[in-house]
Amino acid sequence: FSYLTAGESHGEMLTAIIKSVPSGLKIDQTMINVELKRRQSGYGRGGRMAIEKDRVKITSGIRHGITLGGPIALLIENKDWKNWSKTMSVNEEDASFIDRVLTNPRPGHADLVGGIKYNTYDLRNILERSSARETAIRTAVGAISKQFLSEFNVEVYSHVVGIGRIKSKKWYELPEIDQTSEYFKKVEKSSLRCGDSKKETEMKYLIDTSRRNGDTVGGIIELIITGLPIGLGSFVQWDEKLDGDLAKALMSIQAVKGVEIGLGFEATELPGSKVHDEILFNKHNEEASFHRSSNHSGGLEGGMTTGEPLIIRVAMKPIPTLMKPLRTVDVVTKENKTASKERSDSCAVPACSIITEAVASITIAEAFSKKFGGDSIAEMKQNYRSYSEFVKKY
Ligand code: EPS
Repeated sequence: FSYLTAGESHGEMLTAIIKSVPSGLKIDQTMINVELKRRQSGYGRGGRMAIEKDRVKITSGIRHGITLGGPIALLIENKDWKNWSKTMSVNEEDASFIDRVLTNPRPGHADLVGGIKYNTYDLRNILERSSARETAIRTAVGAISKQFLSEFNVEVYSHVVGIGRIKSKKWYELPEIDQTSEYFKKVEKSSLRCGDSKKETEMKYLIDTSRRNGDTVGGIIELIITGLPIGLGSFVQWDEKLDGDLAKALMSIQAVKGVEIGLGFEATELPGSKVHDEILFNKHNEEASFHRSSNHSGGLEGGMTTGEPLIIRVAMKPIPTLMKPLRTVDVVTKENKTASKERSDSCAVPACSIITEAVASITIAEAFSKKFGGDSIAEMKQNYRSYSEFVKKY
C-alpha cells in the first residue's frame, strides 16, 4: 500500500501510484467517488469546491473490477485546469504566460521557506504543490485501503469534536449508547461532521463570523477505527511502532499540527492508576478471552494494536490564506506588504476529517500487509484466520 502522489493544485490532474495491492480484491469505483465527494463537502468550503467535481479514473492494476496484484494508478482531473492551462502549462512554448505570480508569502503556508529552499521567487511554484488539493488523490488511495480493510471487518469513522474553542463530546465522553455506528450515521448527515446539533449550530456561527471578518478557523477531529486484531505494529524497532506510523501519516496532512492517541495529553494530568486499562480474562468466552476494563490507551500499547478501537485526535490549524491578510515581506523587493490573497476556504476541518480516515486506512492496510503477508486476498485471509486461532488459544 505504499504510494506516491503527483500533481499541482491548478495543474491538469492529480495522480497516485499505489506500489502494490494484493490480488483478488474487488474494487468498487463508486465507493471511491463517494469518498471524494465526502471530502469535498462540509461547511466552510470556498469557491474552488463549486468548480471541482472530483472523480477517480483508474488506469492500471485492476481488471474487470478486481486487483491484479501490481501497481494501481489513479487519476483525478482538476476541472479548474481549464482556467490555468497556460499559467500552469508544462510546455516551454507557454513560458511567456507568466501571470498570477506570487511574491508575497502567506505566513503559515509553505510559501516563504519553500521559495528559499527551492530557489524560486515565484512562490506559485511552491503553493501549487503544497496546496491541500493533493489530499483529493490521497482520499482515493485511502478509499482503496478502506475496501481492503473491510474484507477484514475493519470500520473507520471520524467526527469533528472542536471548531475554534467550541467543543463537542469526544468518544470517551459520549454515552455508551452513542459509541456505535448509529451515532456515525448522524455525523454523516451533519455538514460539519459533528454529532451534537446544538454545538454544530454554534460552530457554524463561528465559521460564518470568521469568514465575514476575513479570517479562518481550525479544529479537532477524532478518528475511531474498530475491528482491528491484536498485534498490528511492533515494539521491537522504533520504525515498526504503529502509533509512530499513524502519527507520521496524520501529521503529513496539510495544516495538521497535532496528534493524540487515547487519553492523549489528558493522561499527563492523571495518576497512572486512572490511566492504564486493567486486564481482564473471561474463562467462559472462547471468542474474546482477554479484554480491558477501559480503553484509555486508544487501542495502542507498545506500538501495537490491543484489539480495542483505535481512538486518535488530530488538530488542524486555521487555514493560512486569509482574506484580511497578515503582514509579510515581498521576496523580490523586500518591501513590507500584506500576504497574497487567494480564494480560500474559511474552514476545512470537515474535509480534513475525511482525509484522516483515508491516511489512517492506508497506514493500517500497510500494517495488515506486513502482519498477514500474502500476494492475494485469499492467502492473506488464510493467514489472518490462522493467526486469530492462535490468539484465541493464548
Ligand atoms: C488550498 C486553497 C484552495 C482550496 C484548496 C487548498 O484552492 P484555490 O486556491 O484553488 O481556491 O480550495 O483545496 C482544494 C482545492 C481541495 O480540493 O481541497 C491551499 O492553498 O492549500
